[in-house]
Amino acid sequence: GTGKFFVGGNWKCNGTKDSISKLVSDLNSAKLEPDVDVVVAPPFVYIDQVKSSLIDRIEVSAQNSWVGKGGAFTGEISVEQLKDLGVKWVILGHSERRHVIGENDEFIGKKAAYALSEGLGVIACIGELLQEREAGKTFDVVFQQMKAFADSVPSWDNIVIAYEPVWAIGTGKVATPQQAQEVHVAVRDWLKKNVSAEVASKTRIIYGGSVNGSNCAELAKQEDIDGFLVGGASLKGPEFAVIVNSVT
Ligand code: G2H
Repeated sequence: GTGKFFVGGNWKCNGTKDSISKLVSDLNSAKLEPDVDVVVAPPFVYIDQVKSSLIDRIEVSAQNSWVGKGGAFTGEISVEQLKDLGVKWVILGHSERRHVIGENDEFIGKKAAYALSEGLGVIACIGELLQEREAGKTFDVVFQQMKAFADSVPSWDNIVIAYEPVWAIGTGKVATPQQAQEVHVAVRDWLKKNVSAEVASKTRIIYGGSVNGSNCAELAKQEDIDGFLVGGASLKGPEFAVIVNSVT
């Protein structure tokens, strides 16, 4: 692995004040390995509740942010507002935003550039659809998504890349450790050729897609898997702690 392991919990559009209060209290009492960066991404409306109750050891991420300075953009949330709440990270380019909401590479790249320029860390998601994998286009797709980030971002210092094959998301069908490793090493190689050897060796590439307490250990052993982005299993505090602690 590269640098410190990084585990993010992406709560997606789940939870209530009560369920989130329980999850925060489970996370606050969980024993977490000290040498892992741990981040959780609640829905926007619960960020303030989480920030005021969660221990500082766990940082808070948003699941999206507006592409520029706030203003007359009905329904959007600005980077400035996220910073006002103490948010440190934002997930951008998640496949649900690409494929359900329709965000494209260029828009996502601009969002990343703006968030970074304002000092947020970016969890930059990439990943291929099942039909793209079956057509042998996995590398073409993820390299094109990488290029869109590379074309926009001022620096890679504050970026974590999340490889999430879309066919493995929320399906229970996790990529095998070999399938994940193959893409992770290819993405690192892409960074080496297209950005720099230093960025390639320093940038963490985490895996997402049906990671759980039972499959995390085998994935974590892979050379180029530097952590996880966890959806469903991050809604259970004890299981999320198992995943955090698997990556040492
Ligand atoms: C992939 C992942 C978290 P899940 O989207 O980003 O979700 O673990 O539920 O597949």
